[in-house]
Amino acid sequence: MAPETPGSESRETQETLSNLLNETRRFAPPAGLAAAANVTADAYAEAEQDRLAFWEKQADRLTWSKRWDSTLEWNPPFAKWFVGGELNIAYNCVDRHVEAGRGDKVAYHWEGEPEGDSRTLTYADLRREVSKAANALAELGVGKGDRVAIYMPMIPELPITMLACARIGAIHSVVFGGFSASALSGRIKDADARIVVTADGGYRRGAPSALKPTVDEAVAECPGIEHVLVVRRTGQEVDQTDKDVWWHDVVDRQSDVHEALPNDAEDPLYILYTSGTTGRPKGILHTTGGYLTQAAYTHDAVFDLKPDTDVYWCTADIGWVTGHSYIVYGPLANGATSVIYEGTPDTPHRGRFWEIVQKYGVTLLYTAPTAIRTFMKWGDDIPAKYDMSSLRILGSVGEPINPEAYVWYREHIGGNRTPVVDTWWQTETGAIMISPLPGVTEGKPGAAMRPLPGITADVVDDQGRSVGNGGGGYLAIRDPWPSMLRTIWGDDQRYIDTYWSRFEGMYFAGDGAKRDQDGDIWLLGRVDDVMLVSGHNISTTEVESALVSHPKVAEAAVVGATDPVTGQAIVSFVILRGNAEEGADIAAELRAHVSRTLGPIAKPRQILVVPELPKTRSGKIMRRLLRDVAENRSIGDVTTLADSTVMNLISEKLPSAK
Ligand code: 6R9
Repeated sequence: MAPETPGSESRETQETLSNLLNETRRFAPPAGLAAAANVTADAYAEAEQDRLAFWEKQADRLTWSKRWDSTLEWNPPFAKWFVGGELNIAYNCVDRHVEAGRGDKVAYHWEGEPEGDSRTLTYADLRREVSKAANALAELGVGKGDRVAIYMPMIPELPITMLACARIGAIHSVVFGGFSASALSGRIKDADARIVVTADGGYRRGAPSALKPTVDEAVAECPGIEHVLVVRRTGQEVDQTDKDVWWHDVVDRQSDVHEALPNDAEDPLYILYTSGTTGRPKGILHTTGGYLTQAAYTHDAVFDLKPDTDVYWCTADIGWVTGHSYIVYGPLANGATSVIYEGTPDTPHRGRFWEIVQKYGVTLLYTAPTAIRTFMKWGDDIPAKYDMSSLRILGSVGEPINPEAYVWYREHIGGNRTPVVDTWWQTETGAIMISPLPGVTEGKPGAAMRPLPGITADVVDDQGRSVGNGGGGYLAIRDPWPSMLRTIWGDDQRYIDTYWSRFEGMYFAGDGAKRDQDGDIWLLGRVDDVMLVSGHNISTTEVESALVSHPKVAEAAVVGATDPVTGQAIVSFVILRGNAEEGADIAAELRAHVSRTLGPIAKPRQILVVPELPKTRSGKIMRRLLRDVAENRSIGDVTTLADSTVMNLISEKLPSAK
């Protein structure tokens, strides 16, 4: 820890986040849920008493071919968990459920975007499909430790391919099906992949959307790629290259028996690239035993999973870490029945999600604040048309959930019965780190609450000291956790610099956070996005939540723009609700509203009404691009935007942002 220096007092006030939002609504866990919950309050004390013993107990959920010799080897910042242990992830996610007599249980209800296009895969089906795919990969020359790039739509062959890789010890690198050829080739080259698995196309907003041409363009730049394995999904015409092989030619004829050999607990499982705000994408590396332990434990604890009766649906794309841990590995390790949906929420109509909830009797739903705000904008009458009484727990991930969005989600989707679990984690953490426990924690709209049992997250000041209740600062993690990233692929130094150099001996998450008077944690957005207004650090999240709490506002994004008087000034971009009139005085009305809610210091200098906001494929607002607009600069790199035309729409609306 850095020594205290004279004058650190004033610096500290600058570096501490202002604590502005005051939220008093509380929701106690339903009594029935609490009485039958998988995890009770005792788990916190148990983990505190002996953290490693706690994680060993969670590792015992899995089937190990060889038990580990030691739980943790920690050479900061390099961790090895369950050292010497051996297991096969595909065996744990698939075969063992079949061997235990649950082969007929549904693993996935897959729902295609075109209505009526659906498929059911039991655990026995999944074992056959994964075995065939594993045999096919082996025939194509893929072996242990080889990298496999996957660029696919949300079809069953995607998790099947991931599990086939895990089965043979190959390392998958899933790239979002929406990324460009150059983003794909950059990732293929960084990981030095030898094969790409893809499809002719997928369905997007009611029409086939091609993938294969992008792969062809990318592979032309990647001499290391030996084969391109192509699933026929849409039947679109595709150009054939000499590297191409069809899935139905190669996989279908394989034996459906494949012996899963044990891997080392620290063998790599996958690489997943995070875009980051600057520089090259980082290839986050996850390994085997610790990753699966924490993915399985958290899925069981946070969703209170009852595998025999629950139907679980995570709406994320599998190309995002949320899909890796909470569509594929966690739920399958736990023997859950899940829904996978291929398409968008508005195809062919805006009730599609709720129709799916009703059709399958979904009990546990996991989605993102960006989706929730969109549903709010579309109106309460849409979910009201469906029977969603099966739902019992609602989850949120990806961004801080605005208190208004939390309350709307609970009321209009959860029928005022269901707890909402706001789960904080990152690609780097591999699994959920901070979250309420649905049978234990009294919910507070907007707060992620407490680190899960076995996790030591803290809010620290600029010097790395705990801030205490009522303080704001940076989110840090004190001790290694089982599903932590092991490094950045091929770049240990960048791993050290990015995560372990900001604070001595602690993991730096890059998020601003505060601790409220009860000691509960609130996440306040990326540190890069924090605004410094007249000497006060103000979080973008709190101002956005204040704006979203106004009845005319559907979505908001705020950024700090250089200001001659205040250093930075708050500039807000808002999308109005469908029925709201823009009117001349909307800006004045919203500025007054923020001032009343958070105080005059947080009053935006400017409010700009826009039709859309720039977002990544996982729904995160790209404030960096909005800062370019607010400061009248030319707009930076837009390659990770879900829709690259959005910035034009915004710029067109604004003759000048001044
Ligand atoms: C899982 C995932 C990580 C960043 C993270 C933070 C933000 C995610 C959040 C949240 C507040 C939550 N984030 N969940 N912020 N509350 N419940 O999103 O991974 O795509 O790597 O993003 O997302 O800023 O640092 P990833």
